[in-house]
Amino acid sequence: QVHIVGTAGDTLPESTPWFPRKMVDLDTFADKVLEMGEELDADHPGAKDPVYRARRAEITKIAKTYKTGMPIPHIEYTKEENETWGAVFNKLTTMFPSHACREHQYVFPLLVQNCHYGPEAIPQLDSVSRFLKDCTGFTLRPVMGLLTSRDFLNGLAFRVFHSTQYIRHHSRPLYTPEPDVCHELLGHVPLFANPDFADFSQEIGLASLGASDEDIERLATIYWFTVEFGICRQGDKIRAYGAGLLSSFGELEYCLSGKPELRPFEPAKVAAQKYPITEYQPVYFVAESFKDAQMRVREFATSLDRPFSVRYNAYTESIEILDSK
Ligand code: HBI
Ligand code: FE
Repeated sequence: QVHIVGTAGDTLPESTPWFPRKMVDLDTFADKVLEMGEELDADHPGAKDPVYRARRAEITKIAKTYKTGMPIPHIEYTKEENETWGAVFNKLTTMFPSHACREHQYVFPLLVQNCHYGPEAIPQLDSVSRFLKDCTGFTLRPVMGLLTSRDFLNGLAFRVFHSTQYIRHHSRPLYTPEPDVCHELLGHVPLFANPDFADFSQEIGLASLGASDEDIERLATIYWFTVEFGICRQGDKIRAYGAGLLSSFGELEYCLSGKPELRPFEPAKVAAQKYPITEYQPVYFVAESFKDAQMRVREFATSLDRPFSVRYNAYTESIEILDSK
């Protein structure tokens, strides 16, 4: 028997971690970024460049003050920033025809047509967000840097993807130790325009709402091996769909080279897999399709330790609690 708990949330066990119930609740995430967000790590290529740091602060101010429903403010990118983007764009687009999954390849020309994707200038998040909304209902929210896994995954439950708006340091165009606008726009965005991938991503997000810290860790690991470093079978070929791969020239080549170990995508096993964050992955998991992966994650989510389930009401942009007994 299933009944929907009212908005007060008072029947949730007291130990349930806070989670966003309405889209506007995402406004509370803006300030909570991890180390590399506001203050750059010492080994970051831009750490000792005061001009770069000032520029980052200028751009992240938008994310700090952004509120649900606002258009995302445009940024007048500098010539240097656009050139960095152009270097990344030109390098990666040579690889996409042979290495990117068919969903990525299908959407890319639409982004060129609709959102001014090209080597000349960094596309504006607002235009991209409106395009995604038309495709799958996903929207972008500007973010200052890395969010906690919990906050970041919770956003996906609302079909919201938190996106950085700044670009990597110009001294190393093909390297970044953190997400930047190249990673978001070339890696993530094309996939969020695909309905099955959108459903898959939201499924991880829904499972994360009110989850225990241990379960958040498991879901973050699943996110890592799919949305960031996932590969999939397409006919008799293996192709990349993870944004961490699609935005890294070196690893995109490596992951399909036959060198790393490939295993089937089984969420319970994936969730327990350790992974390095600064080197190429020693193991990748192969999804049969986004639909199949979504069903497996849904099944996995029922094994998590949470005494209620949730669903997203797209009309009210809010989470309904299903108290199933
Ligand atoms: N925060 N802004 C931002 N972007 C990400 O891609 C991101 C994040 N926080 C955590 C995270 N990714 C993942 O590595 C998982 O922990 C969910
Ligand atoms: Fe990412």
